[in-house]
Amino acid sequence: MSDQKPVVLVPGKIHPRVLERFQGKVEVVTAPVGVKPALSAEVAERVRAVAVSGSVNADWIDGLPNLEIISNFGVGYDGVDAKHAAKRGIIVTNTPDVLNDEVADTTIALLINTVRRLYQAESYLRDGKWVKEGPFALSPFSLRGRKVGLFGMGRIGQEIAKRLEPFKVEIGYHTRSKRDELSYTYYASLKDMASAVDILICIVPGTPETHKAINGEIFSALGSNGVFINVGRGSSVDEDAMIKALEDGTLGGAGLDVFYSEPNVPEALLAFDNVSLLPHVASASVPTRNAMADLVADNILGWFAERKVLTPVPETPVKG
Ligand code: NAP
Ligand code: 8YV
Repeated sequence: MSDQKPVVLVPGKIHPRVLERFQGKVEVVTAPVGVKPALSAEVAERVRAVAVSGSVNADWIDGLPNLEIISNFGVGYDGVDAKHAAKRGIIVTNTPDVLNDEVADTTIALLINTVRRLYQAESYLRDGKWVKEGPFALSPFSLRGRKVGLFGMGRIGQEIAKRLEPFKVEIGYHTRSKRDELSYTYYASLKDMASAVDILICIVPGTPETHKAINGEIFSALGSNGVFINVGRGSSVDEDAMIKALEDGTLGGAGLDVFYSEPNVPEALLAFDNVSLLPHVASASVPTRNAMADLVADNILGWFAERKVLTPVPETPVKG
């Protein structure tokens, strides 16, 4: 008798807890990451779900004729062609909300680390320089008297804003739609916000509209006392323009968790001591990643058990 368990394809690597949750419930097939699924026609036909932390483009989707659901590990699903999936009637799910607090906490830490140069201060101590050379240099910047603008005020943006309130900074935001329930200053244009604030935090999704939206013009508007923090997507930033602005002093500093071509970080960024760099770790704690992994598994298992998914993305045709 043939195995009746639904087949789930996992391209590349995924959090091990996703695979643990699948044990005994579905059959897992793995495939190397590539432009198209490297599977036999017989296996491709049996695949009904994809669990992914990475990319699923239109060629992948079209290579799987009986695909029903793509469950993305991460709230940002810019790696998945959700519009193409929707055309084929395929559900796409992501992992919203369970990571809001972790990402917002990390954003505040990255902001303070960048402004007060805490990483450099700790390295100074560890290198024995406190003893040999005396106190560490005063940080040129401070959060005191600062105005902060958030590019993005969704689930995570709102948690960042709430955490900023006790720091006694002025808070504004730019999004396409004003949120009347929020008391923060709304800016209809990103450039106007960048001119009005001196700290810019990016927490928008990576989309064609946000692609390189933060460019030389925005860095000039932010100014030489300006600090740029990115926890959204690297694709929202013109990295060459950012490096130029840091080199010529147009921009005061930057704290970056995400990059245009991860895991590759431009060599030039490593040289700045007014830049703080993290390897995309905003959600990277064991409890938060476990919660994300559970959601990835629950979306697929719920679909097969009850034709219900927990967190479909907006492009997905309503199902279940
Ligand atoms: P969300 O709830 O969907 O919020 C997205 C926000 O961005 C909304 O306020 C939306 O407002 C705004 N936005 C979208 N497109 C825009 C545009 N073209 N111009 C201006 N504003 C725009 O998403 P979320 O859960 O907060 O997550 C946001 C993103 O953070 C994710 O998509 C992901 O890329 C990133 N992220 C990164 C990490 C990390 O590890 N560094 C972790 C989690 C998330 P309007 O629709 O009104 O414009
Ligand atoms: C994850 C993220 O690290 O949720 C997101 O959008 O960027 C992060 O939480 C990433 O998706 C997993 O690789």
